Amino acid sequence: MLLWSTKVPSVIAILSGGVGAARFALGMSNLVDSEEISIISNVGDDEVLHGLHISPDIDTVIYTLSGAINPETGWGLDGETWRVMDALSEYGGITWFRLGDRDLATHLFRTQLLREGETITKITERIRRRWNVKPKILPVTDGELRTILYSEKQGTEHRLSFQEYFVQNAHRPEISRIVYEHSSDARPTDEVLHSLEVATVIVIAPSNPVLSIAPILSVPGITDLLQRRRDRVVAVSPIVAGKAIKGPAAKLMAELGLNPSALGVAEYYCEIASAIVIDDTDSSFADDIRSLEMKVAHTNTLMNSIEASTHLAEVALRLVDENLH
Ligand code: FO1
Repeated sequence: MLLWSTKVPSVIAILSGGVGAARFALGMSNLVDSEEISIISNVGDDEVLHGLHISPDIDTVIYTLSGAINPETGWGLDGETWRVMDALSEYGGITWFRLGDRDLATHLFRTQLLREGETITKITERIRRRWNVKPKILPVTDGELRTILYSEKQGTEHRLSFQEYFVQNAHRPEISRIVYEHSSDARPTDEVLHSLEVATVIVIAPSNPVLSIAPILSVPGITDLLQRRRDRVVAVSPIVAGKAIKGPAAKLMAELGLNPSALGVAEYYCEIASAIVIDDTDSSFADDIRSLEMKVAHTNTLMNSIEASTHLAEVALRLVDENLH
């Protein structure tokens, strides 16, 4: 049930990965004027395959907000056909990363405009408009940024791009370190900096902290800005009862020596966020989280309906509101 009956006059920035962030943003757009929401997108997952530039996190958010997403996978388009992939597999081509026939148009369009010298920010804006999505979708940088994972086998380090790790190897390899390649040369876009400066609330979406949010934080200037605006920043834990809602967040945090729990997520963000929403099942962590000088609220964080996403967004907004008053 909505506690606020009219839209809340807030300006929201959401630091975003893919599926979890997209569902959270959908809930937020029920509460707040959608045009006042900016979604700052991770581009560390981007991959070039078949000569095409693929931006999975951006596309997942756009397809979700437009209602076109495949609800079963959480990525790609609903009702998609796979004729190109089928034909490609007959050649023995690369098919471990499945690109649907209609989804391919997005990657063709993006790649063409990149070749013509257009920025990823401007291209994303054109894709957003085509899908009638109201929140702004802002890639964190127009420069290069790649999440690279290293695993060790018999003393030898193996380098994996994000999608090689996540899809091709089904996030099975044990990871010894992650590098956000090119991050020191990357610059946040003016649009991203502006959205973070004017936001009344900044939400760190329930995305994988080390795979989806950390690449955004690795872009020079972003972490400093969040530290300065810490009283406006609220995180939502993607870890429930020691397990990731989706994907390898808990396993990966443990491999990297981080605490794979809602408390570990709070510890990871406590320098930049003054509040966190955790799941009801993790409420026993509340006191430990408070000792990190963070406010904490617990609720159902599983976003299996639009009502649940909206409720979660509302709890996050209220927590910052209480913080400021
Ligand atoms: N995820 C998969 O598990 N298998 C795929 O074949 C796959 C293809 C794909 C194509 C376009 C796209 O935008 C996303 C796609 N994803 C696929 C999802 C993606 O790998 C990850 O979910 C995100 O990068 C993590 O946020």
